[in-house]
Amino acid sequence: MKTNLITLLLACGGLLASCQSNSTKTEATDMPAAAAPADTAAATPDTIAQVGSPKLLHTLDEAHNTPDGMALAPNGNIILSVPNLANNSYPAVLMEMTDTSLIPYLTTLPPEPTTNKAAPMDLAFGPDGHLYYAENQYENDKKFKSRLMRVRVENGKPGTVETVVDNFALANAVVWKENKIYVTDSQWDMPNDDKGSAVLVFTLDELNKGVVHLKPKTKDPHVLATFTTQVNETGLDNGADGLDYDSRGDFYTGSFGDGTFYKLTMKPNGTLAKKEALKLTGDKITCVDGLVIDRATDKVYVCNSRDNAIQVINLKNNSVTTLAKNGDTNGANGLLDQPAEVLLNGKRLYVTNFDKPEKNFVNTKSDAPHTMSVIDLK
Ligand SMILES: [Ca+2]
Ligand SMILES: [Ca+2]
Ligand SMILES: [Ca+2]
Repeated sequence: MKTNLITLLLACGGLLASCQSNSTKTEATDMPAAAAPADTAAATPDTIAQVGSPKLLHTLDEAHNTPDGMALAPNGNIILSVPNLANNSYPAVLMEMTDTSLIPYLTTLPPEPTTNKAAPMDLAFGPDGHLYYAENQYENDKKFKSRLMRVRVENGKPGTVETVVDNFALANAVVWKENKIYVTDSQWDMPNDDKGSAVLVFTLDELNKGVVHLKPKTKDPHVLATFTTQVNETGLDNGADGLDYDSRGDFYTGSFGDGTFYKLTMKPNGTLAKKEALKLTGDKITCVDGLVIDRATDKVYVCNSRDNAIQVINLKNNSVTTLAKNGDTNGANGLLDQPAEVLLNGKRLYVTNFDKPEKNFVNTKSDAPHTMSVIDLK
């Protein structure tokens, strides 16, 4: 990591600002994806026009092969989860990131006892100052082995890690709103629906009373809403994925498998008033992975993992535009390599590139380098 950073700094004349303006020029003149040099070569000729100009922020080595979730820490740094699902011979870890550094944060995540793996996905700091992360054990075991975990943070340092909820199938995104944590389970199947998914909700008080054991394949009392994936040519039945809420406190999620974007309108007492699939206009969203809502503008930034794109939904008129998009790449130049999660800090949009392809995805190969990109919004 240090080597990569030094290389980056040298290449940029030591100044991140000058690096950004240089790389913008480079990409505009001689880096269209179709003419990429041999080391970024795609398996097939790439005819997808590039939209936008994401910049390379960090490269990671093979021991950190699948960056996923991000959380803004109280000190302004970003905590990054690295579940290593593309090559899980390396243990999953959490890292701490700034624009110029990327160092280990917690490398002793407790493995789930039957899969012997930890699998941190999205994460968020709670109102208690502790860090909560969702697990995706689904790739290791489909029998509801995933958990919601709490990292106890004392004086800014991570300490004990404990289970607060178990028996998820594929816990994925997490978001805190006041004293409640909302979690998507992308594979919350029901007895009559093997393409199910759900948003679940837990209060901090409840999590402090002992481990919550979910009841799989039921409308557990923690289930706020359920969804059914319409399986398409990707063959994926994964449903509700990214999750966030708007300036009015209504929640939004989307389906990884079919790209449907859902609004959960909330009553003032925190119960669900209405669940609807929003009719969107403009660019088509084929897949919803991680998302973040800028509550100052009520714009949703969506990772379209399938199309190597970041798309923007304007909640004022439900129109979709594409902020960045490119063809198959290894990500070396900062181009999107199957974006999984976004975090907005000021006007800077941080993007993790999951780079673990599924059938009929633009990305065809999990390849070095493993990368983080940034897009500076206007
Ligand atoms: Ca399923
Ligand atoms: Ca890559
Ligand atoms: Ca790739």
